[in-house]
Amino acid sequence: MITFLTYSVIILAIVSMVYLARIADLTRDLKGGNEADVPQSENKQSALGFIIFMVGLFASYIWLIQEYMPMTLPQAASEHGAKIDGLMNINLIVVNIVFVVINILLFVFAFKYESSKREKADFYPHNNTLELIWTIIPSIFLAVIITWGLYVWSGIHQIKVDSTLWIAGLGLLITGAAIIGLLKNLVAEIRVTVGGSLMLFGAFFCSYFFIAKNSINTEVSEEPLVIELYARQFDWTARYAGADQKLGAAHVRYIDGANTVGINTEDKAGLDDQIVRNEFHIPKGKPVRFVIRSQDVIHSAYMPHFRAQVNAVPGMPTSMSFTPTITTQEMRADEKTRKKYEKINKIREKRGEEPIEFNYVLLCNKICGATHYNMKMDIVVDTPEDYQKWLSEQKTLTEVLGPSEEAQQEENIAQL
Ligand SMILES: [Cu+2]
Repeated sequence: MITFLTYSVIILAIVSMVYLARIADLTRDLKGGNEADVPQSENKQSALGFIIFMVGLFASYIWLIQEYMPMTLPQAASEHGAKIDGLMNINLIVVNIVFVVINILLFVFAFKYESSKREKADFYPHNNTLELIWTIIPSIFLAVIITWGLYVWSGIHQIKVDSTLWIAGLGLLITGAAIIGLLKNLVAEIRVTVGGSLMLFGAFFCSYFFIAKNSINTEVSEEPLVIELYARQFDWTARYAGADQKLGAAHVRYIDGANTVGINTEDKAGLDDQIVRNEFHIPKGKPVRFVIRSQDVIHSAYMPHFRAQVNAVPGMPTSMSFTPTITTQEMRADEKTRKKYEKINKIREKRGEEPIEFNYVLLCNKICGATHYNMKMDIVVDTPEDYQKWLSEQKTLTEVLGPSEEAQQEENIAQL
């Protein structure tokens, strides 16, 4: 009720201010005044209004930061996550500095240079130095951010770099230079625009090639653990590769009863696969490679705490890898997480709901249908010992389905 009243008061205040301004305009019209003849006192009020607005804007900006920053994700729980956070932080710092400086200049200038009858505005249409400065500085910032982003991205995805990129880049650089330097009979503007653009693209391809090639960690210390995440409307299923560390072949047409992810039972590699629902475990400090499939529509495997996300596309397995660095227990003990959950549980208590604990989650981040919001699976990061213990308790496909008819017959013959 109080919230409703507060909003009503704010809306009424805005409406009355609009009407007051309208009345002032009408009064001026009735007196036969010119619309451009604004009294000095009104100019002073408007100028002061800008400063009041600026103070209000920054006050709400600071309030929003301190109110909602504690709600953001805790520290990254994967090796590459720290790099993504570093990139995100530098972007936020630059954006915030620009936001503060630009807004201070905007409002302070509007206040300082209020309209006055004594002064006449200067007509100042062009300044090359100024244009160069406001083009070059943002370009340098953008180039640094994009290059850094490419470096992090190619390091995470372990992409194979095609050397044709390097050749294409060199080709574009040479063609651009030739257009600028040799084709003197072309109009100067065309030479600079076309040649300059080609050189820019060439420089981009070449630097991308170098960045991608040098950021890849070619020394893979150990074979990653392979886990399949199977998406369908509206839940997730995880599949572990079993003792042979090889996921058996699977297709939607093999889905039958307990074989919920469609493993081909003819493929021996699939018989020891373990199908897990509700929650899945991963070991701390071991690289994990996820193979992601979808049964129906496009979903998106999103694990925010590990700063990882990739689409789940029907008919086209996708993959991503990361190394978890913090166990579930360690994250629950983290100061920021503890405070956040204390806050959540206070709200739940008021509503008469049971308290909850922190859990890593796998979510669907693609609006895939009516109960998309419910498409969630908990992730538990264990110590390697606890993980092995948990894994040994999971049933293999053969244990779930029972022995095949063939195997049953073989056993019967053996018994005879
Ligand atoms: Cu989905």
